[in-house]
Formats: sequence, C-alpha cells, structure tokens
Amino acid sequence: MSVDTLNEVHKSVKTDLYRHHDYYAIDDLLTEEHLIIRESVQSWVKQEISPIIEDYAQRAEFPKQIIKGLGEIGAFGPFIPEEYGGSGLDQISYGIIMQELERGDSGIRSTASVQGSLVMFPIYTFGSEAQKHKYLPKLATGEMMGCFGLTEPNHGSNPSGMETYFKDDGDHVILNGAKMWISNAPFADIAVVWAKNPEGKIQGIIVERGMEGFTTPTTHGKWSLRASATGELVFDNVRVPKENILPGVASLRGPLTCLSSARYGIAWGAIGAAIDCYDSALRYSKERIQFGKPIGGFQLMQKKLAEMITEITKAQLLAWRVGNLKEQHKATPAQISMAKRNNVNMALEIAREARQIHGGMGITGEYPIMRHMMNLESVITYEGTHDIHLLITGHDITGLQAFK
Ligand code: TGC
Ligand code: FAD
Repeated sequence: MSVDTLNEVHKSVKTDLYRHHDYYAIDDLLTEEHLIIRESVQSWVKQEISPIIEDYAQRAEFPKQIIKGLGEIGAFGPFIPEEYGGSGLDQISYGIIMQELERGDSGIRSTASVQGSLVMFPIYTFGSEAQKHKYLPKLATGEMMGCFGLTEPNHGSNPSGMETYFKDDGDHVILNGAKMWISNAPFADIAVVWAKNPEGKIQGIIVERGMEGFTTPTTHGKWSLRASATGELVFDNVRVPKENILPGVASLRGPLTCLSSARYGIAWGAIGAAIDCYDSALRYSKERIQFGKPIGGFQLMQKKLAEMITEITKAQLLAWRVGNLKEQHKATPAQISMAKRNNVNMALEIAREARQIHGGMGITGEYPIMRHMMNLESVITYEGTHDIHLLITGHDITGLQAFK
C-alpha cells in the first residue's frame, strides 16, 4: 500500500473529537475575529493534521504537503502587514493560531513559528525595502520556506560566543561556520543566519539554497518533534551578495528580538498541546471502567483533572495578558520569558499526568499524549531552556545577572 493510500485510510478512521475548554470564560475577552480565526484554524487542524500526524511522527517525516494549506490559513507571519503579503493581524490572533496548530502537533507549530517569527519577522524588522518585497510575499504563502540559524555546536544558551563569521569580498561576503539544531533546515529555500561581521558584531544574512558551499544535513534519531524536520547549516566559503545582509541591526539584540516574538507564540502554542492532553484524558476518564465505575469517578483521577484545568486556565490568562501588553508594545522580554517558561512546563506536566490517566493506552499512538509529551521536551529546551528563562526572570527582579 502506498503512503498516500495509507494516509487516506487513516484519514477515514481517525476522528478528532477535541473541543475547546474555557473554564473562566476567557472567550469573553476575545473579539469576534479572534473566535472566527480559532474556529477556522481548529477545523483545518482537524481535517488536515489530526488524521495524518501520528503516521508522520512515527516515520519521523515532515508532511510537506501541508505547507500550502498553512499559507492559505494565514499561519505564516499573520502579524506582517498586508502590503508584504501578511494578514496584518494582531498579536492575540497570532497566539491563537499557534495554539491551534500546536493542539495538532508542536512540530507543525514549529514550522509556522520559524517561518513567521524567525524568518519573516527579522526580514520585516531589520531588512531593506528590497529584501522585504523580494522575500516576504513568497514566505507568506509558503511558496518559499525559511529557517533561522542561531545555535551552533559550541554555543546554544550563549549565542554571543558564536563562531560563524563573514569577511569582506568586494560586493560579496565570504561566510564560514556551522549551525546546529535548525528547524526546517532540510527543506528550507532560505536561511536567516546570524554571524559575526568583520568588526565582530552579530548580523543577519540571508543565505539561499543552491549557493556554493552551503549544505543542510538532516539530523536523525530524534525522539521528539519527529514530524518536524531538523538539520544543520554548514557554510564552507559561501559567497553571499552584500545585498543579502539585513541592514537594520548589528548586535545580539537582532536575533533575541526575533526570539521574543517566537517565544510569545510558544506561550500560546503550549496551551494547545496541554488542552489536547486534558481533553483526551477527560474523555477517557469518563469512558474507561475499572472496579465497576468510570475511572473519572475516583478521587485521585479528579485531583489530576482538576489540577490540569486549573493550570490551563492560569496559562490562558498569562498568554492573553502578555498578548495584550505585546499589542501595546509594552511586553518586556522578561515577561515573555515568564509566559514561555510557565506555559511549556505546565503543558509538559499535564502531558505526563494525562499519560497516567490513559494507563497502558497512553503510550500508544491511538492517543496523542505520548507524542505531545515527547514533543514538549524539545519545546522546553528550544527558544531558551527552562532554566535560562528562570535566570532571565531572576535577572529582571534582582538586577543581578547569574548567567556568567
Ligand atoms: P544580553 O547582554 O542580555 O543582550 C544582548 C542585547 O540583546 C538585548 N536583548 C533582547 N532584545 C530583545 N528580546 C530579548 N529577548 C532580548 N534579550 C536581550 C539586550 O537588551 C542587549 O541589547 P543591546 O542593544 O544592549 O546590545 O545578552 P547575553 O549574551 O548576556 O545573553 C543573555 C541570554 C542568555 C538571556 C540570551 O543569550 C538567551 O536568551 N539565550 C538563549 C538562547 C536561545 O534562546 N536560543 C534559541 C535559538 S532559536 C530556536 O531555538 C528556535 S526553535 C524554533 C522552533 O522550532 O519553534
Ligand atoms: P546548552 O546551552 O549546552 O545547555 C545545556 C544545559 O545547561 C541546559 O539545561 C541549560 O539550561 C544549562 N545551562 C546553560 N547555561 C547555563 C547557565 N548560565 N546557568 C545555568 N544553566 C545553564 N536553534 C536555532 O538557532 N534555530 C532553530 O530552528 C532551532 N530549532 C531547534 C529544534 C529542536 C528540535 C531543538 C532540540 C533545538 C533547536 N534549536 C534551534 C536549538 C535550541 O535553541 C538549543 O538547543 C537551546 O537554546 C539550548 O542550547 P543547547 O542545546 O546547546 O544546550
């Protein structure tokens, strides 16, 4: 049986029974447009992601055919103005889209986060007018895909130590170095790469697939984010035109500003993974009979479920509030760190508890729990680890830096 036929079979038998949970009537804080966006992305995920995602995750393959659909639903850079191909949506809308995509799978949300916050956002914020017109409209539709190269083999949490550099060569620069753990790298058409310029300052440069000396080896053997493609970026004397350098920033502030946008989206995204686990666990607890009654009727099960919805509700409020602050350009990087750290950790703990509620069934692909749980191990590490975000809060409240 071909892979396509197998997908069709799974599409027909797997039904996504998810429904949104809103214990504190947070929907009252949203606009009509927000609710319509949530409804439409949710039904797209039910139709296009839920039926196939388990197979792709099991095979450790990214479902490339969904790229067009992601573009059509406006998942790539929804906050980018319409004149550059975006939808000009607000920050809460962006968060809602990330939440619904991650409800399907963190790897799918990753693809959209990288494209929107880490490729389109830096080109929009730090790029020249020519770069914006050349790349943004194609990135918005998915006709062109991008990746973001910051992390290196020897520099993860501490990107300021990066070794990748470029030197001057007339109207070109020569780029050397390597990036590691790069989402979308194996299939990306362009990479926004952060490298040191001849003055030792960090600048963004757009490297295009096909440039001589540029390769993107795939990273194999992941137990997490298996439906997302991860790879390396290797630069061996790559000649890049100077017009590909992002002119608007020459400091670590450049990539970190992009991370603030992506981390914000993840604060919402993690809620999606958590609610999916809760939704599945709640349903299972009412259906599964042991000792003559539904397991949801036992106090220990109710403790788990009640704590889950409490934590989800707190996370929803945190995401909504930081979204509002962001919309008013008032959200600080440290506030975003707190939301990313809290919400991802919350989702991971809920996934672990949901796994217990499903008993043995919880380890199978019949339920989304184990996939979410394993995905979240990456989410709690990338875009700044759990501990790095704690140190960012520590620095912010004490004024004392504990990184170095
Ligand atoms: P530090 O001296 O604190 O800052 C350097 C400059 O940057 C500014 N800044 C920020 N600006 C905007 N947003 C933020 N979040 C910012 N954080 C800092 C800062 O004001 C300063 O500006 P200026 O103008 O004075 O130069 O830098 P540091 O070297 O001490 O580092 C601080 C630290 C450790 C917090 C930072 O390096 C860090 O966040 N490390 C974690 C690295 C990280 O998150 N890597 C993520 C890689 S990308 C990724 O994981 C994508 S996964 C995508 C997916 O699949 O979804
Ligand atoms: P390290 O920095 O080596 O950290 C190891 C441990 O030490 C962690 O627990 C950390 O918290 C701790 N630690 C480090 N410094 C301190 C300190 N000062 N005090 C206390 N503890 C500390 N990067 C990109 O640039 N682009 C991408 O698209 C991308 N996608 C990714 C996709 C996946 C699936 C994964 C797993 C990673 C991805 N990353 C990407 C990289 C990711 O951002 C890094 O893995 C992350 O920043 C941590 O870096 P590291 O793995 O080198 O860990």
